[in-house]
Amino acid sequence: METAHSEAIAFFDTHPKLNDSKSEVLTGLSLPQKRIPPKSFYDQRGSRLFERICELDEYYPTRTEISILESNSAEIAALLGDDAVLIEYGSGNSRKIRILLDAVRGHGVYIAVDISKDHLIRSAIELAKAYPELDVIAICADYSKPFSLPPDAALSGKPGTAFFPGSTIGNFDPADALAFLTSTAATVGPGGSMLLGVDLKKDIQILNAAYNDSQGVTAEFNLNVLARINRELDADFDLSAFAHRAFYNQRHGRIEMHLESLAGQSVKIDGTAISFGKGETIHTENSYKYSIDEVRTLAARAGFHTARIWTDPDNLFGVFYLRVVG
Ligand code: AVI
Repeated sequence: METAHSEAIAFFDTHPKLNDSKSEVLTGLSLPQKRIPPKSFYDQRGSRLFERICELDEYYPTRTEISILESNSAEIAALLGDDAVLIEYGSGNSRKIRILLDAVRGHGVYIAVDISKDHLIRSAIELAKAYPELDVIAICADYSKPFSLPPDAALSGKPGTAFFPGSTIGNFDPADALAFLTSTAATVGPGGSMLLGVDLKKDIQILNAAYNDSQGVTAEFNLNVLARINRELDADFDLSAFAHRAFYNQRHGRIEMHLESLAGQSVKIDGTAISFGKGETIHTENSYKYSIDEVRTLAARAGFHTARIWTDPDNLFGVFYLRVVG
């Protein structure tokens, strides 16, 4: 564990092991159903495209979750209590955590956990400046794998509340979602809790439109992964020879995103040839949608009791307040 302190924040680096992305991509592309892991989306351009997705008319999750948090901030603050210890997984856009911090009047402790070190430190420092009464701790770690809080950041007997908004839980396969929630229950400990944002099951047309927006931003976001592989892994994907496909898979309860090869073709990645048949796809992302009962069941299996659920009037999105059982 490496520790560093700026004036404004405490910083801990667990040095998350970045997988060998070249071998990961090559392995994924040699499977019968070719795949590229969704974490590959988020280079600088991909992160900017994702921010644009969040502003699209068709992409309802971001604005719906924000409106749920805003409308219920007083009740949420009362549940968090005075001097709350908030642990945010993935310190994306700070808009949502600011709603909670405003509601608790900027007091307490905020622990941000993210794999992307520079972005993490930058946003933690910004928050520390905006909320001078808040203790801000940044931890560089891969939260999709179990990790323990560094001793200095340990919750010192205070129950913590994990904050995992954005329905990022939907990008985990069910077994990984269960493992993540189980390890979060262990991190926040007895008396601890979690605020979890989840995209709910709904009319298929609304879902399909959210991932096939009319401006083509989601298509750009999906195709950008090939541009990234070209640049970082010395590959020669022709982006115009692949098309964005996204559809709701009812059996699995998930949106699937794919890149479809528009012709028979061969692509080289660092000298290794990968061939594609016309119509063959690379599976790039799953985005699972849950019913309220499915979230309750998943949470219970992970050791949480669902204490409160807030939704929007159309039941598009749910924010779940989960308490560690026992
Ligand atoms: C980050 N994640 C919750 C988004 C989702 O909706 O699954 C990623 C995304 N993919 C396409 N549009 C948005």
